[in-house]
Amino acid sequence: MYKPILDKIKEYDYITIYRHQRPDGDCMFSALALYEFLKDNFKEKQIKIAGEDTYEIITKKHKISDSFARKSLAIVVDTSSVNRIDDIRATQAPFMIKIDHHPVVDNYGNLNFVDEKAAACAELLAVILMSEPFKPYFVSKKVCEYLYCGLITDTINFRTANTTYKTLEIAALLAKKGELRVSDLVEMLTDKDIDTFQKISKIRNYLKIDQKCGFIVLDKKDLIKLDMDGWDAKNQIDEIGKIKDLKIWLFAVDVNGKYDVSVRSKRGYIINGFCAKLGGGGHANAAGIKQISKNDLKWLISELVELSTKKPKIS
Ligand SMILES: [Mn+2]
Repeated sequence: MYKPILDKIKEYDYITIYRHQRPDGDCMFSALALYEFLKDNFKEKQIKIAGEDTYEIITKKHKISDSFARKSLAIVVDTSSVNRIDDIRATQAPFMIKIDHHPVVDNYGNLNFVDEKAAACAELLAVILMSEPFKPYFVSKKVCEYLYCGLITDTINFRTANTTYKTLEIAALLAKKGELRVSDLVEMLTDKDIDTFQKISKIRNYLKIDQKCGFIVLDKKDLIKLDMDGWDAKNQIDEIGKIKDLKIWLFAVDVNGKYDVSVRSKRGYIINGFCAKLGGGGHANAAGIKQISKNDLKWLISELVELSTKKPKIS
């Protein structure tokens, strides 16, 4: 599996790295790690990162011409389906490699490297870069740092239910190889400015609890009161996850009259199926949906409340 990936990288003079719309940390750091790795080791090749949307602390993106897109190998990271790629020209590439850890929606790649059990796409990339065929190549401190940051962001510093010994082993290898100061990276990614910290205190007051399900629903007027946009507010969903008695939690924000929703859960409470029914998707314990009606949101909350009363399904 690793050798065919390397062979394709060797074969093309042009490589474009694609990622999903509204990239999260894992997606962005995976793209950056791959970019740095390819730049370091294949100096004669032209490498670019596609995509319009950026992640809050990273704004790196390249202008890509149609002809560049058409002649380059496309490597798509952290993206489950083709319609989520943040630049549809990926589909015009002569060859596509998918590297992802979401439940498979479509196998759009000509080569698909997917492991749903991996805690982060960065974990998979690290596995690839540390594999036998890639051994002769240089993995810089920066690459290790980016991959480690991908791990931290997707696992919320190794807290999520999909964190395994493999995740930690890889984290340890990256920390060793890159001589990383891991606490500095966590601080950089998780510390909040005072303004956001104060706003989070206010957001907490909107929490409602029913059974073992917690939810925050913010309408337009709430967002104006909080002086936050929906995206920034919804990003605080992990705050609710720190409540001991909750099994499932949801954060919904009004965006142009409809709701964008994130759902999270603890081990044994599988929530992505409900999101899929409304056109969304994601992982077993972290999923989301965009632009659903108030009625659909009510349905979703009632299903999640019901699920939260049940015993966890631990496999
Ligand atoms: Mn991810």
